[in-house]
Amino acid sequence: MRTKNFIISNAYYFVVLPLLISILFIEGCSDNSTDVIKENPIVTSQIKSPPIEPCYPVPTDKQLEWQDSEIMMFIHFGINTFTNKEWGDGTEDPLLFNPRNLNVLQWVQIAKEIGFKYVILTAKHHDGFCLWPSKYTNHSIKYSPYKNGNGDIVKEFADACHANGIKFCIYLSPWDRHESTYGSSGYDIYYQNQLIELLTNYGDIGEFWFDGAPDPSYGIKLHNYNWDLYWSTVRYYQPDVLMANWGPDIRWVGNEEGLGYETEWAWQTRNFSMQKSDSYNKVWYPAEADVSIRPGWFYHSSEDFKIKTVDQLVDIYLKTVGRNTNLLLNVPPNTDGQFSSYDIQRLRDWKRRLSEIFAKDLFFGKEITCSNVRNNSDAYSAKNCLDNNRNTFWVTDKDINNAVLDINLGKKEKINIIRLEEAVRFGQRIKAFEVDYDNNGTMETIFSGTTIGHSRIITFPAVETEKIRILIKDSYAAPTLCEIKGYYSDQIRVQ
Ligand code: FUL
Repeated sequence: MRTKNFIISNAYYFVVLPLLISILFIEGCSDNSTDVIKENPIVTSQIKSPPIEPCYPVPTDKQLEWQDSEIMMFIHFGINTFTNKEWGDGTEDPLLFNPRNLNVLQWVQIAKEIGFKYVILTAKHHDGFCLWPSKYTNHSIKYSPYKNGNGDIVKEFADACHANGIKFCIYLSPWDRHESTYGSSGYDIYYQNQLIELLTNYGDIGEFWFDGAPDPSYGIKLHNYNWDLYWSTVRYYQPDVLMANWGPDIRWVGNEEGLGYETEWAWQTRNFSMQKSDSYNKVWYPAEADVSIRPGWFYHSSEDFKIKTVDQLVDIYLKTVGRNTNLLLNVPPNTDGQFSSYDIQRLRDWKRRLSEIFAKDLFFGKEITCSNVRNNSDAYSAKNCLDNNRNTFWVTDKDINNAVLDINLGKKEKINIIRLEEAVRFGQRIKAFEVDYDNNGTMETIFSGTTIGHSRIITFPAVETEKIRILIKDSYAAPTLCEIKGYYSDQIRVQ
């Protein structure tokens, strides 16, 4: 028995342990990319084309899900709604906060109807007034007439989101003009305590928005924020939350007009402590463009007739979603606590217009040929670009960084919009592309561009043609495309 035990324990020390150590050693020596693969597992069950080698950095599943959603809603509601201001100074009387017909379900149902999957509520704006009964301040809903001080709008909103399949998201202004500890280290604890309240009492949060305001040009002395503390608190309590704007997962586009860039890389070299970079210091950091449907972020009745027109909203859509950037559109509830009928009508008209513009994909199921297909395999065929399925894609052989794709429509069609989508799950690769059309036997260029990314929508003066050619002129690695769509609409302004 003892001999048997001895053999077993020796076998452990001389065979099993060295084997385990060498496995760990090999793992430890593997390149950075292997680590990233573990962090960003590829969900093969959702992909029809088999996975290909990533071109790092790549998105996490949560970032990809967020990018797929394309449009998100922002809701600015708080004490400013009742003081008719954009920025409160923190001295407001909480008794002013009294939405008599608050209907949070209306906000969420409208968001859902229009197609927003993430909705972000200003739980606390710069005035420090909290829409939940925070234990740490007397500047909150608890001291207001709303439900005699027993209300919790963050809870009502969270419940409505969770019940309706909408991602419940929070904005918590770091700049706090009410809190007396602001400017001292006590404020970091105060802010962290509020984070913990929000992260632990209301269920899963989709996105957490850290506002960077005010801009240094305002000359306002700001607290020296302990970002590492805030971000690690969020990661600790809810590891899946995407931290945005002044956060490591989603990047502010840099303006508040809903304007993305023609050249837009979802990866960047900016590197925060919480980000996982590749060996070149690059991180996946997709852009989000916030803009309000009205001139202000908060509701002002004087702006009821200054709501952006459908044309303006379509233009914003093309310059954000069409430029590899998520659109975060703000719709502010009024003093009753509801979206006004003007905003609702405008949202519905916008949605209808977009559905009309993108009603008929003229390229769907048409004939397509290509200069190169990975292994000549059907799994990566160019046909995958015309099947309205983001999970199938075309890719070239590994050492090929350019390609020509020819689409034959079978008959002449009028076209003025093309939408291209890269299979960004494997990284954003394409650096330069061109679109040509057959003008009675001569190929002519309609558009020359740089990046594509999650989605690129180009508009141009209408052409009538049977053949469209997409040229991928340069790419960091074998180029991929999962969709190429073509439309005609007389309801867009050519950019
Ligand atoms: C800015 C803030 O100052 C505005 O009030 C608004 O909240 C906007 C989304 O961010 O930085």
